[in-house]
Amino acid sequence: MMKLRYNPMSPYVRKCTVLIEEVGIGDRVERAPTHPWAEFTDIHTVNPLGKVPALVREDGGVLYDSAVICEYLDSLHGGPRMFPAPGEARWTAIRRQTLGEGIVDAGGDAMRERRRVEHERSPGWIARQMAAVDRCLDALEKEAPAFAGIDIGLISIGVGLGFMDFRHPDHDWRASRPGLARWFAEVSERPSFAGTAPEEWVPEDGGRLNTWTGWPRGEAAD
Ligand SMILES: N[C@@H](CCC(=O)N[C@@H](CS)C(=O)NCC(=O)O)C(=O)O
Repeated sequence: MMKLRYNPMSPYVRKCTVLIEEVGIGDRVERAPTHPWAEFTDIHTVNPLGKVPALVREDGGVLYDSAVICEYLDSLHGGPRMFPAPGEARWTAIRRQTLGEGIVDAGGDAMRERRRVEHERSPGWIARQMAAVDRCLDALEKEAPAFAGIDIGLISIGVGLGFMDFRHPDHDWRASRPGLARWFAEVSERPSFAGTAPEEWVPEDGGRLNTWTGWPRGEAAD
């Protein structure tokens, strides 16, 4: 049995769990939670980067990050592939994967910067990251009419939009992007998305949170 080290708030983890549901290999992956920002996490003993997700394979080898884990999991089943075969469709899918992940990277950076104590916080940094998020969203609005079916690119984009609703609920991305909003409403109804919505989570024995950051102690992170 493989083991997925995860926490239920992480959008990067959600890429993997949506893919696991889409390709129907849930019974082959045990889930082991950890909070990467908590004092007592052991995630760095599994993944030297100290991040979730990390996948412990059946032979004990470990894979990270989410893109690598997703591609590995996609090689383990006989159904339709989430990573298209080499060719134009693959370039499109993995480029879209990067756009979706870029929303999470930049939106996550802005979120963490906002949580810093005031004298360490940089409004300019937050504005730069949110401008990158908005450019990605604008690019996706143009592409949305071409979205069809599901693959790693669309999984990543759906997860990125879900992250915006979870961590930036006041950022009204839908107002000027009706096509993307329509597509997101549709994709959110897939069981793989509906069953993996992010939720706040505090580990029972994790000790203090955010011991290595400039954030107030105990505040939620992901
Ligand atoms: N590029 C990585 C990013 C993973 C990542 O940043 N995970 C966060 C949780 S959402 C984490 O574990 N952060 C802990 C840290 O950065 O120290 C991936 O796609 O898996």
